[in-house]
Amino acid sequence: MPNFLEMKQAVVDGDVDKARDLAQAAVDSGEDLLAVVEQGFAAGIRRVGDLWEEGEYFLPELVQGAEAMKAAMSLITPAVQRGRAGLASKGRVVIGTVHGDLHDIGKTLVGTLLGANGFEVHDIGNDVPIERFLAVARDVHADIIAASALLTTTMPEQKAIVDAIRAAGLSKSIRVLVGGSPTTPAWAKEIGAGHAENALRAVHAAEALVADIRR
Ligand code: B12
Repeated sequence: MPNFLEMKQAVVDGDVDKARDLAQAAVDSGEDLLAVVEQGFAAGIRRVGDLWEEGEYFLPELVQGAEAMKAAMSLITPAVQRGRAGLASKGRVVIGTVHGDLHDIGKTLVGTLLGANGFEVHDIGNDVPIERFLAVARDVHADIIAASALLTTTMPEQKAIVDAIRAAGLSKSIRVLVGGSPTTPAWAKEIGAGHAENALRAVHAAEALVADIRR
């Protein structure tokens, strides 16, 4: 049984080495990596978020917590992908955080879960300009562009992606899925995109969008 509390605490403490060691141990011992992420490391970053909102943590602690989370994910994501190798793909997803936005933890989590659930995922990072979303989507013949925004000021980029796909005449073959804490189903509906509020729901939303394209 993995020690979820220790994983959570490593992120809360911003202890990069500890987070990495615990993630490596979980990978080596064949643990259920999705449980490790959700109940361990992601629980830690959510706690960091709460502490920041309560005024207990300041930017350095926030950054350090994010670093610890990312160190763990950098070992877990490839291991999840290896576990899926050779299985049929449910669809191709290009995922990134929109231009002007550096928050990438939630986006990475969504990408990992989509990968674990059978999607071929191309993660193009954070602060991604619209042109790059489109170029990679064309290159890999994506079914879905998944765009994350954590700032109210960067949400308009999600709309701009939907508009750019329409303008390029690609809206029949590519659907957009948006998410991130300030986004809502109403926002997604308004801009003509799919929406999910967390990584697990993103899997169902992606499945529904692909089914819609292939109908
Ligand atoms: C960690 C963090 C940071 C880190 C980011 C590190 C990194 N590499 O990601 C750092 C320190 C860099 C940072 C910087 C800033 N941040 Co910040 N940050 C956070 C914090 C505490 C946690 C975010 C997080 O990782 N949560 C954990 C993940 C797992 O959750 P999530 O991101 O919400 O993702 C889930 C869902 O939203 C969804 N999802 C996410 N993406 C997608 C995409 C798709 C397609 C789908 C379907 C679903 C989906 O699924 C995910 C998993 O369940 C939040 C507070 C909070 N409670 O959210 C503030 C917060 C987002 N930050 C905020 C602000 C203001 C900033 C700064 C402007 C601060 C500053 N003054 O410099 C800068 C902006 C920098 C920039 N240009 O982007 C505000 C945003 C306010 C707003 N609504 O606009 C928040 C809400 C804090 C607050 N209450 O004020 N931040």
